[in-house]
Amino acid sequence: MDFSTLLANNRIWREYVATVQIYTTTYCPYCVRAKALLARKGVHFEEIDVTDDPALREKMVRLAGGRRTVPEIFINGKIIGGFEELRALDDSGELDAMLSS
Ligand SMILES: N[C@@H](CCC(=O)N[C@@H](CS)C(=O)NCC(=O)O)C(=O)O
Repeated sequence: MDFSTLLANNRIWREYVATVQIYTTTYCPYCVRAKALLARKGVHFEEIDVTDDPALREKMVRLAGGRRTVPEIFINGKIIGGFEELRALDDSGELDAMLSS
């Protein structure tokens, strides 16, 4: 395996270029787990705290196609779901591809 392939396959060196937004509340264990997963991968993300902002939460629900729970996670503006969907995408390897585009 050549050096560039080695680097590309190594998560430590991988550069994620996607825009990631995560809607959260302060009292949400799933939000903590989702943020920890992203942070562990070195993903930069924008956190949008809807705790005390019902209008912002309604905007989240609308953007998320009716999903009402937090977190709701968007990659390049596309809803991917909550923590469990994020973890499933990570486990399957699809998340890395989504984050790299
Ligand atoms: N399957 C969802 C579960 C998310 C969930 O249950 N979130 C809780 C907070 S941790 C929630 O939104 N509860 C309703 C509420 O806070 O209004 C996921 O993986 O993200």
